[in-house]
Amino acid sequence: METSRRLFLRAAAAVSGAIAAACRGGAPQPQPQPSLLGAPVSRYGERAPFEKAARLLSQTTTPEEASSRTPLGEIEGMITPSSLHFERHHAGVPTLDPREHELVIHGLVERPLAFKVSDLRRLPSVSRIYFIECSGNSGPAWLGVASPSAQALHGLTSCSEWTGVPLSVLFEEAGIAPGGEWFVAEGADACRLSRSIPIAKAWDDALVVYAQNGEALRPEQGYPLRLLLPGWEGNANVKWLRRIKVVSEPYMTRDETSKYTDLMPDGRARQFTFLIEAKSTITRPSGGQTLGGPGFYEISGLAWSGLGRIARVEVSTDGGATWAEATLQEPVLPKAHTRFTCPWRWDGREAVLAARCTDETGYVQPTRAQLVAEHGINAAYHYNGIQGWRVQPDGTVVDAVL
Ligand SMILES: Nc1nc2c(c(=O)[nH]1)N[C@H]1C(S)=C(S)[C@@H](COP(=O)(O)O)O[C@H]1N2
Ligand SMILES: [Mo]
Repeated sequence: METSRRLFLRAAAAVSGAIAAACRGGAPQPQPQPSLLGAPVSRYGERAPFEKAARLLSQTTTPEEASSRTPLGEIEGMITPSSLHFERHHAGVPTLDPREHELVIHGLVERPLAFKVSDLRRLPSVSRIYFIECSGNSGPAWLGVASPSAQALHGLTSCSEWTGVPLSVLFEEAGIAPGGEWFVAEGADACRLSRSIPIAKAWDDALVVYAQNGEALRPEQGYPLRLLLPGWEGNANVKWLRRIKVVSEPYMTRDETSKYTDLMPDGRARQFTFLIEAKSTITRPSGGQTLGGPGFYEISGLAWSGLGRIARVEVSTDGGATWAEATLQEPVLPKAHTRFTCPWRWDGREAVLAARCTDETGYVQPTRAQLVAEHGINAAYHYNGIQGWRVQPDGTVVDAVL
């Protein structure tokens, strides 16, 4: 097996040649530049007009069914631009006036409380970087169906810096009454999306957030308030949060009975499978991209785990027969997207690229065969198997369906 050190040395040797080949011939001279005045200052920034990365919309775009996906193959680093954060709404995006909107905490509490957004902003705040992944992400892979791109297959995950108040602070203020073991979080959208959450998550790391990447939440991410449950399936991260009721047992709401349960081969369904287990995917090169001929490339991708930090990512260029250690880009944060890279010299022959991650608990991302052996193929949710991209001799890249 080739060590990553040797792979790197070979790639480093290749990179100098590759860069030289890409440069203009002769003695390079700077291009002539016109001295025209540029555009004036503006109140709210826009990206360069040449940049086209966009969310991919679901085929059905009615408010009840719609989703949109982050262009994983076109973003850099570990933070998802707010304008490209994936979306999943069950009743469209409501318009909520932050001066009117209230979060009520009631049920098994000593002091029921109502907070305006301005009240929450006065409390001690935290800013933390976490991913949110829809449990339906990568769903086609259960059925072994090929997907055209990383965005189409895995684009229901995004990572932001979230600012808000720990839910534990609000619960200490309200005082949890005896028997308060769960809480039901409800959204203010037309479907009143509701999930029952074990109260331990509040004492651990749950947040009520009002900001994302340094500015107020985007409407599509839950403006003005959202529940943030780090590392837990997207659906439980209730947007447009209007109510938290402390209760003694789960409420068996529509959103945790008719959906968001995982059908097992014996016909029974797992319920309250909140945790997002470790997963990684190569985003460059990935499906739909084209390599411009043999030579040096940096393989790059994202890894994340709802259990904590990513400890290691390995990359294969031969469909999983051999693996090399990838470099993890700093920062490597718990329950956040982690960027990994690995140098590669493409020899122009067919190659199947794949990534496999391990988190700090020692959990190793499974193969599709391992997942299917345990879950069958009808679980629909929580697919986190190793997936590969086939680089074809003409440089095009397609899903290898490993
Ligand atoms: N109130 C409310 N909260 C919601 C939803 C919703 O439709 N309504 N969708 C859920 C689902 S299924 C997911 S995956 C995430 C998506 O969060 P995002 O749109 O900010 O990416 O929000 C969750 N919270
Ligand atoms: Mo979701």
